[in-house]
Amino acid sequence: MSNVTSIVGAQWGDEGKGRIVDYLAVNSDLVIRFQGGDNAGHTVINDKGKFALHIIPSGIFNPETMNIVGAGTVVNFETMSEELETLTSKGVPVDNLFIDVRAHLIMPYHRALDGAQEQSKSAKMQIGTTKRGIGPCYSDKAARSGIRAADLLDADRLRNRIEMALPQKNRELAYFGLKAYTVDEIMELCMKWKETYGAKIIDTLPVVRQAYKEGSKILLEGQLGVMRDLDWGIYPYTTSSSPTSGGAAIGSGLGPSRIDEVIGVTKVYSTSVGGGPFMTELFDENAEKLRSVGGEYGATTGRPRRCGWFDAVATEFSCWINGFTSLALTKLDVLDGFEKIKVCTGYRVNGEVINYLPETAQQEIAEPIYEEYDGWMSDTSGARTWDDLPRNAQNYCKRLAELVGAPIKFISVGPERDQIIIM
Ligand code: 2SA
Ligand code: MG
Repeated sequence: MSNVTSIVGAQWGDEGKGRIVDYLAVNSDLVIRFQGGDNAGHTVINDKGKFALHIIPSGIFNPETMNIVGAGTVVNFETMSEELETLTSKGVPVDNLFIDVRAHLIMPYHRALDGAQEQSKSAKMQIGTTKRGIGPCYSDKAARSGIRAADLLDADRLRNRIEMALPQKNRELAYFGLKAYTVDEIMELCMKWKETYGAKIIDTLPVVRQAYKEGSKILLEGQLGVMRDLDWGIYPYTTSSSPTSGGAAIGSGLGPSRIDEVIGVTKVYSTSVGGGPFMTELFDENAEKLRSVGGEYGATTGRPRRCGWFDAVATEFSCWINGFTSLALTKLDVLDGFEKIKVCTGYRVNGEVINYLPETAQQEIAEPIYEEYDGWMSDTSGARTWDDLPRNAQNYCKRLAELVGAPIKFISVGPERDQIIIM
């Protein structure tokens, strides 16, 4: 494997990135979560147990790997504490975790505003956010009124920043009838965070540069997928950061040309959690079956995920935006009991057939056009090589790769670390 590999979501999120990162981290020196916050739900199952990681990088299970919560992230130290407690209670050491000084802090008012902003919208306009305060925190970052991890390390600077930011936040809270915060309250919270996390807040760039120079293996871990990207996703039903390989460069501090490999992680069907268009969404017994067999419930909120067939048009778009060098196909075993499997290869929009992903408004009226395949109706969860797969499963995987336009590198056939086929 090359030195720097970016692992990104090729669909709407929940593709199994955590599972792939956990697998690859065994041989990696550094894992960097490059964007997002504790809205993520990276499910990892290994010899230590089953975990849903929200902000902690999925390389945490390898004590030899340094894990960085990167410059492009937004961090809530309250929920990070809960996550760290779960990990330590199951015997996972966490002293290999560091947070970049540039990461932005999710404050209690961000969470309150996230919930209130969603509630104030009509049902159709709701983004279906995780209410973790992601949008409001990134909004403050863009408005240059955010508080960064570095600010925790300098009490005077911190107080100045809070005094500058809080009046506006309190006006927004008042607009929604929510309680105001005092500077002292926020200062007290920040001082508590500083005491617990101060030693973990570092400038990670020298570490990353040194690791790169030494030829270390570095993984860049994304959360969500391109369809929730702020620029290229289903705006406004997106998250507020860039889950793409471009975002990986920005959020980690490794320029684009330093990234050797971009692995697009994609399920062999589709799911989406939250609002917005989802062209191949199913409402029949197939949706129920995908949901129950695939365990398709939000790893952060527990919400049932919307389920549908594989959308090759959306995933080919994703391949272009991210520049995938290879694919990791996940959850192949979930399709084991389907007699017929469909793949979307185009859309009908206002009577016209198109084979590219249009902008959000057109996605809302796009009807999928499908190819149909015979399933394989046998258990693939024990397959460990390509040859172990039934012919129809091989043909299905090959067709997906052909439609998306990138070679397959991994096929996962179950959640356990070893349930993977390496091509
Ligand atoms: P936010 O909270 O502001 O980032 O929400 C904006 C949109 O992004 C979607 N989103 C997600 N989609 C898939 N998985 C996510 N993580 C959890 C999981 C979600 C959960 O792994 O299952 O538990 O519900 C995630 N986080 C955010 C979200 O639905 C909005 O459409
Ligand atoms: Mg998830």
